[in-house]
Formats: sequence, C-alpha cells, structure tokens
Amino acid sequence: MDTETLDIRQVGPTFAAELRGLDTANGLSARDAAALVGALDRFGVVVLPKQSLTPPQQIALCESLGPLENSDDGSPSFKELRRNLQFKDPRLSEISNLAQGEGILDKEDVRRLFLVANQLWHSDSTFRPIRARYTSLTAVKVPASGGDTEFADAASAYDALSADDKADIEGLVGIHSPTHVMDVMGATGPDGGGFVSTLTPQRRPIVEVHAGSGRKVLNVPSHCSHIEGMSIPEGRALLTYLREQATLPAFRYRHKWSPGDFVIWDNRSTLHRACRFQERKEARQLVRSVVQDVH
Ligand SMILES: O=C(O)CCC(=O)C(=O)O
Repeated sequence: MDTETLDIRQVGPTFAAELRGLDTANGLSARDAAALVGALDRFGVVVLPKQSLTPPQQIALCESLGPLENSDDGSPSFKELRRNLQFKDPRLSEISNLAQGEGILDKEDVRRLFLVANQLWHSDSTFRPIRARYTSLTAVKVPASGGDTEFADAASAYDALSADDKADIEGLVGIHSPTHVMDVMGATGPDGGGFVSTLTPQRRPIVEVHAGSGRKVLNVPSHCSHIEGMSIPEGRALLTYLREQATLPAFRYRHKWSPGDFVIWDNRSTLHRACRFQERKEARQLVRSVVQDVH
C-alpha cells in the first residue's frame, strides 16, 4: 500500500478503523504488510470492506503477517468447526450456522453448541501456548439483522482505570483455559456437545504491554478462570469487574457485516464477542484464520 493511496478512517470511539486501497489479491507486499500492522497497532480492529477474498487469498494475506494457527490443535472439538468448508485446510475454520453451506444446522449439532461461547467477551487462543496475535474473518453470508461482531478497546479501558485499580492489578497473573468457558456455558456435558480439550491452562499477565504500541492493556477474556495466588471467588469477582471496565460502551465498536467484508483485529489489545441473530431462521457464515503471536 502506497501511503499516499492509503485511505484510513477511524470508525469506533477510541479505536477501530476502515482501511481502503490495500491490494489484497495475492498476499501483501512487505510494505503493505507493515502498513497494515501499523494500522492494527494504532486502531486494534481494521475493516476492509468488499474484499470477497477466497480461502487461499485469505490465507495468503494472513501469512504475510506471520505464521497461521492450526485450528485443530488442542481439541478434537475444534476440528468440527471446519467440517463444512469445501477448502479443507486447518489454517481455516468456520463460524457458521449452516450444514454444508445450505440448510440451518440441527439444534443438537455440536458446532452450534461450541460457537455459543463466542457470545462471551474474549480474545482468541489465550488458552493456547501460542496465543493469537491477529484474527481475521471474511463474511460469506450475513443475516439481515443482528449477527454483528462487537469489539472493545482494552488499552483505552486500562488508561481509564483509577490509580488504585491500576496498583491493585499490577503484576497479577490470570489462568486461561478453553474448558473453563465451555464449562460456564455447559458445553462440556453430554447435552452441551461434550467439548473436550487436551490443552493445559496457560498463565498470562492481567496487565500486558502491547509490543506494537507500548500501551498497557487489560487481558481479561472469559477464558480466564481465576487469578494466581487469590481465592477462586475473589479472583473471579475481580475478573468480572475488570471485564466490565474493559467493555464499557465508551470503549466499544460494533461491526455490522456486509458480504465480502474482511475484518482483522489484534487480540493483544482488544476483546470481542459475537452478537445474537435469528440463527434458527437466517444464515451466517464467516471464514476465519488466525495469525499466531510469535516474534
Ligand atoms: O462470530 C463472531 O462474530 C465472532 C467470532 C469469534 O468470536 C472468533 O472468531 O473468535
């Protein structure tokens, strides 16, 4: 992307931008990749409208930013989430309520049950040994209403905390696991899809310094079950409070999808969640790929 032809416009209150003029057809040149990384460092969420990327184009674009996560790793349950895809590649998964891209999934389909947890605020793969740096989604089918993705700016939320809160949480470590959030949703039981994972819980600081911006951010996704060295109830109460602070309306951007949109976000500085829609009546299909947080 030639910075002269770069068109970037902030769309959220404190973060999130729409970017036009990027050549996305064949992966990104080193200069374009650096420009996109710069936009992600500054805005956390970047929307590229009307791209209609094919799965190989989405993979190539994301690989310009770093190695991609294998979506199957750590749980046979994750593998379910690309059963539909015609382009079978573990660097992709699917957020979809469709069976083979057509009819609506059965009520009991495990893919429905596992995706419900996306409605809780989270950042991706904090429960893996290598977390997600960026997640990208391409919209294939979108409902007429609802089904937005909502984002929260965890850096501005940190800045807005009181000095006492900042002092209280400095140095704390949270414990992250996928099983925790699936337990909360009841998705580990036999009538919840029987989610299983082989991943061991990960320790991560509650306050992190973002490598690209140097800003402090709150790392309090719903996958964080408790805080090291605190009783479980005390840690959960603090996590609930911090997650509320991180997702106050003043720090939110809500993306209303149009088919072909490509949205990419930085999981190190933002939280996100899926919004409800009429999923028994309307189709919603997004193709997902994730860039790992490696240096
Ligand atoms: O479906 C959505 O809007 C959000 C998807 C999501 O939470 C994810 O990809 O991690």
